[in-house]
Amino acid sequence: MNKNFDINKALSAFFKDTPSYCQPYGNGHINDTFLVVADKRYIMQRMNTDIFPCTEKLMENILGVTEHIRKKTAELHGDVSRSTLAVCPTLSGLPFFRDSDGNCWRVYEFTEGTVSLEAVRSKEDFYNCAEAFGRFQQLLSDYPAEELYSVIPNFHNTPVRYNNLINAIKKDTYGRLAEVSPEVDFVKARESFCHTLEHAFSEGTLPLRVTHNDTKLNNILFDEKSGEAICVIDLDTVMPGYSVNDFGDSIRFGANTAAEDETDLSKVSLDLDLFEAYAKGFIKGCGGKLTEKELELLPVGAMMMTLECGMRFLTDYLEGDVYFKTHRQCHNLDRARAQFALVADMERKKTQMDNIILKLKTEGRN
Ligand code: ADP
Ligand code: GN1
Ligand code: MG
Repeated sequence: MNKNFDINKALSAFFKDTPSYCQPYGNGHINDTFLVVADKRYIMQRMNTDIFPCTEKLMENILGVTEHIRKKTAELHGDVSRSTLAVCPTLSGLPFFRDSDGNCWRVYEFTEGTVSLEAVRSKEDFYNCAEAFGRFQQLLSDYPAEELYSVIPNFHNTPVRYNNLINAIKKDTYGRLAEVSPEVDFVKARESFCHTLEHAFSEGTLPLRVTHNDTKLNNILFDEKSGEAICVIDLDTVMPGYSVNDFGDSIRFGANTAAEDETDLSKVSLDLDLFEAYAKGFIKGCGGKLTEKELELLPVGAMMMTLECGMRFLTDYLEGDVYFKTHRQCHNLDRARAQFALVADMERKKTQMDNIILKLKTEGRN
């Protein structure tokens, strides 16, 4: 992304009077996020146009989805004001601002009285987060999927991600391959597993739904008093996808006993209690809409998203750290190693994950 930007130019496109405060905010890996204080608080983002080149289409998706969620929430008598992101237009009424250097900016209302979390504080938090992501999927179950522009084609197509890694390995542009051969072997030994969900889809047993596709814990806002998960944010990747991947990406990030970039791999493992809490909340949030096959594949979704994310981090490491923001040397490699350690632990605990899902299914029937 263009390194040069003039934030004052962007501010003056959205605010008549110069805001009193504007500083970097949050821990996202993709966009540049700022907290702005003007008449009230706002979130301003410099969107990552390398990753999302079709800014108009991206913002159309977000406007469509947020409008739909607000409407459905009102029908269900929920709190519409904090139910979803609220896009603030530019002074000339546009959903985003493109500056003369090609940077694209958008502003959201700051969702007051909320916090986002970088790690799970309690089982209840994680249960609430699951219910919110499940509910999100349910609210969008009647959204016209054909109206959604595919902002990143094949975003969670794991075989495609596998091939991208193989191409990066072949090129080895930065001469980093020699130090990652155990990781490359780890992925290659799981090539056939990568096809599991695509195979189920092509057989017609796994439905395509409107999904969030980036269900990390810090993409949920919790009410700071009640702890309730009230707003699903980071809607850039809302596209047709598999429910089990939305489930899986949350498990990858939130049910890991260590951070996503932990370097002491002995700390990395799957917390089965958190897995169970999330599964319970997600199934409830989806409102009984998940099919038998989807329920059965939830543990596979967890393994798939963790393996895929590890492959994406490793690919980015080999390609010179051009996609994910990094904050130290070898950051993407550390992240990839932590993901693979988590996959290995999930494989050891696969039967236990399956049994938890079976138990929840039986409880749900009684
Ligand atoms: P990225 O795509 O880079 O992850 P996000 O849209 O997730 O960017 O925003 C980064 C962080 O900013 C979030 O994790 C959250 O802490 C905060 N944030 C984003 N939108 C809002 C909002 N409307 N209200 C309050 N905090 C927000
Ligand atoms: C990115 O934007 P953020 O930080 O919520 C990425 C996800 C990865 C995640 C890994 C658009 O999510 O796909 O799972 O990093 N988002 C995009 O932490 O690529
Ligand atoms: Mg985010």
